Order: sequence, then C-alpha cells, then structure tokens
Amino acid sequence: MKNKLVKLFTLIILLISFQQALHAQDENHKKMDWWKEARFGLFIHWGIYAVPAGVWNGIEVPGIGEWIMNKGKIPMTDYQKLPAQFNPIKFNAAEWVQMAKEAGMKYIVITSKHHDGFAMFKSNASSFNIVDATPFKRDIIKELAEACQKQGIKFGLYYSQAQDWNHPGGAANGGHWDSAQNGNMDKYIDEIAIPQVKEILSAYNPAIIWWDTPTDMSKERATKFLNELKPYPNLITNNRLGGGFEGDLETPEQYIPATGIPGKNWESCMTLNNTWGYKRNDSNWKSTQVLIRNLIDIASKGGNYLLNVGPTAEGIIPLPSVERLKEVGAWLKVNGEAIYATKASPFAYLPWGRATIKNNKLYLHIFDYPSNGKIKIPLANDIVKSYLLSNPSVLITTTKVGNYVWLTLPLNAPDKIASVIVVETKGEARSSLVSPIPSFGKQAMASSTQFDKDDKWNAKNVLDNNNKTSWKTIETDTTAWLNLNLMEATNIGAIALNEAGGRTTQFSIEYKDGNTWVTILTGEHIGSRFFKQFTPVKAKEFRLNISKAKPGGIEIKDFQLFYDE
Ligand code: JFZ
Repeated sequence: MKNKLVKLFTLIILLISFQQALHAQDENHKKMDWWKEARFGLFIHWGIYAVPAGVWNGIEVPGIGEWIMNKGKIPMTDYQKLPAQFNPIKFNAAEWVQMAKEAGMKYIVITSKHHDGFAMFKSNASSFNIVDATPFKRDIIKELAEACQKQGIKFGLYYSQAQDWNHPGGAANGGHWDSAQNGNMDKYIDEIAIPQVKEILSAYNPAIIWWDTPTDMSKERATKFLNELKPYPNLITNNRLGGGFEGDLETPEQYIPATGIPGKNWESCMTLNNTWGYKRNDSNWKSTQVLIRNLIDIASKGGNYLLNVGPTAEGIIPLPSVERLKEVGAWLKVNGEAIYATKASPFAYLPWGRATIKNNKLYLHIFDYPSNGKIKIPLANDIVKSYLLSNPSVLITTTKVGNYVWLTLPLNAPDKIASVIVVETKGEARSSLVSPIPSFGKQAMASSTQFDKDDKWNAKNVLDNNNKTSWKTIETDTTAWLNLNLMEATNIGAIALNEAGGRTTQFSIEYKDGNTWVTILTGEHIGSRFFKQFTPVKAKEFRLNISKAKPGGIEIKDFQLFYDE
C-alpha cells in the first residue's frame, strides 16, 4: 500500500514537471517567434574607437577598428582622452532606424559597451560613459531605444560582460598591457558589469542582450548575469555569455554554416567591409549581390542575418553602407515574402541557387539563371501552380519527369541578383530523393586509420553528416587519401569538406575514370567550411587526395558530395 502511494506520488510529480517542461518550451517558442520571422537585423558597432578610426599616432593599427586599444597596446590614460573628442553632432536616431527599416531589417542590435569599457549610455556605475565624459552629453542608447519603439522595430543591446580594458579587473584577450588594468575580476563584475546590465535592462527594455567574448568567465560569474535576466522572461540572449550556458542563439561570426545549425536558432553576424567599428582606411565593401545572396543563403538554411555598420565619430553611417542597404531593401520590397517567416529549404543542394518554404509555398531563389530557361527541382509534391514572385501573372509551366520537376522560366532573368519563383505545392514541399546527399552512408576507404579501441577514427565517419565524428590518419602521415564509393555512377556537382586541426596544406578532389584518377579541383587549406561547386562529373568513385600535410594525424569530420544531374 505504502509502495503504491509512493508510486502514485512519483507519477504525479513526473506529470507536473512534464507539464511544466512543455509549458517552458511553449513560452520559449513564443519568445522566439518574432525573431524567427525577422530573418534580417542591423548590427551597429559604435563607440569612441570611431575617433582614431583605425589610426593611432599616424600609424595604421592592424585588425578590427573597435580593438584598436588592445591591438595598439594603448595605455588607459591615453585611451581615456578619446571621449573629449567624441562629439557626434550628426547623429540622428530616427534616421538610423528609418534606414534599417528601409533595408528591410526587423531589429537592431547596438554596442551599449564594447571591450574598451566605454558605455554609450548614461551609467551610474562608471563615469566612463557618453553622457558624463563627452561634450555630446546625449544618451544615444536611449534615443535609439525610443526611435525603435516609435517606428516599430525591435531593439537589442550588445554588452561586453567579461572583457573591459578600462575598468580594473576587467578581462583582456591576450592579457593586460597596462598595470592600471590589473584588479579583481569578480569585483569588476559586481561593481561595473552587473550594475550596468541592470541599468540597460531597466532603462531601455531591450528585446535582446548580445553577450560577447566570455574571456575568463566561469559558471559562477555567468550565473550572476543570468540572475539579472530573470525578471525579463521575453528577453532573447545569445550563446556568448560563457560558463557553459547556451542562451537562445548560436552566433556564427563572418560565415554561414554549410548546412545551417539544425535544431538551434542561429544568427550569422557579418561585416559590410572588414571591420565592425569604423576604420577610415577600410573600403573593402561587399557588393550588394553578395549581401542579398548571403541573406538568401542564410534564410535557406533557417538562420538570421545580422549585418553590421560602423558609424563615424560624427555620427554618420558610411555612405557605401547606406547605399548597399538601400539596394538590399529594394530587393526585399519585391521579394520579402520569400525571406520573412520562411523555413529552411527541404533540398540538400540546388546547383543554381537556394530555396525557402512557407506553408504550401516553395520559393526558388535563382542565382545562376539558366540560358535555356530550364531548371529542375527534386520535388515530391504535386504542384498547384507556379509563377514569378515579382509578377504573379507570369505563370510558369512545370513538368514532372522521374524524381524531378522541370520548370520553364521566362528567358530573361527578372532580377540579376536573385529571381524568385513561387511554386505552390500540395502540402509543405518535400524532397523526392530517398537520399538527398548521395555520399551519405556509402563506403569509404582510407590510406590509414589511427588506432582506437572503440574504432572512433573509422573512415566511414566522414559520411554520416555529423561533424562530431571523424576519420583520423596515423600521426606520422604527411600524405593520405580517402576514397568514396557511391556504388553506381552518379552525377556530382559540388563537394563539402570539414577538416579539424588544419594539418592539410595541399590536396585535390578527384574522380576515377577507368583506372585513372582525374583531378576536379585542387587547394591548399581545407578548413572547417570548405564548399565548392564544379562542372558536374559522372563517376562511381571519388577521392580526397592529400599530397602534403603537417604530421600529427590528419582529421576529416565530413566529406559530402552533392547531386547535379
Ligand atoms: C567579437 C568581438 O571581439 C568583436 O569586436 C566584434 O564585436 C564581434 C561581433 O565579436 O569577435 C569575436 C568573437 C569570437 C571570435 C572571434 C571574434 N571567435 O570565437 O573566434
């Protein structure tokens, strides 16, 4: 009897906690809804580093602009002369917000305090802030928060919680370079970082807190910050707090993960030139084509694009940035339906572009417009109709042949950067291919395999589409090969590779023609995100041939081939 009661009691407790877990998940979904629909946001790196703008005492300091103090080993007392020169009288919050909206962006994240420790808001925790230390005396975070509220766009704050180069005890990547920086980090956290996080949360009600660089963070330190977030259940945070906490977002920086980050919310943050904070000598601007295609690529993999501008010390967003953002906005005005609130593509790879889906609509974003007007998609669903997104009266004929649906497009591309075709499907679009990645789960043979009692370095691990498992050679190898057998001749048009440890210094991708290996492409470093498209070849066997590598054991996590039939 007693036993039964205990069982019943346990069951009830289990049910309650299960309910609570479900509820928490629900809440989390709700909290992320706007963010997932947004797909495109503006990052702003703005601070007193815009005064030197990459140049110190007449000498260009290498690296990103907001790191000038660290890279130039500038003493605290010298850096602390900058606020007196920071008077951005041309700053206009309403104009910046309007610019973001016209670019089609749905949220803004701005640096409230970067690693240099300077607060862009009125702070009582430190006088090293824009109101108390500059002739400008205006709280630009407050002005932007209000402008965002007024214009109906979400507002987020970047806060450097661990690194702080102007408050004693703050962490510094590479270590302190000025003895005045020495101090107790816990004291810094208790007296500067925590009070400032409290200030920004209560004064500006941000939708996002964007932590950065968890240098010297521990679980205990990170927990102090998390405690401050408790009164704000709708607040979204990223994965850079430290202490082993994941937050709500993964934050790939300056790249797009090749296959997205399944099961996670993620946001690729990228610069428009090569710096986050303004550098007067950096004019390496990305083209509008690159920006629009990045946005599409990211959306097709289920992520968000946080694109950065670095305003000047006068309070101006550089004109080349503004021009490009306008052009992205113009494209989105026509094609936004194919970006906002969409989900990732159901196809592993499309040689001519990308795809997104929303309910029963499949959007095809064509980068390489076919000269004969024909493209095909491995679509399983029946089709209701198909048309140009920019002009729905232009209908597109579709024909099903085997696994593929062929589309006959107008001969001229409606858009040079990306033409969007809508395919209305019965049900949500699905791939017709049984194995969308032809190399998945096939046979692999390697020149050598490092011994492990659980066989953890087996060559087949490169074919499991899982970057947590690898093939590794024996440590002395400075050359190696890895052969894939697809079991039947297959048309292959692209390859993805992921190498850990960076040992390879020369390699080629080859296919077997009769008894000879023919080179498809060559390269030096593979890296973790290697992806290349090539003129399709039909073969049964392919290989990665490493002709030079540093010893220690070459480690490949993934090797994937993609159809181009
Ligand atoms: C960080 C900052 O240091 C930088 O100034 C900028 O704010 C950027 C958005 O974020 O930069 C990083 C963070 C992490 C890595 C590299 C740069 N990383 O993990 O390699």
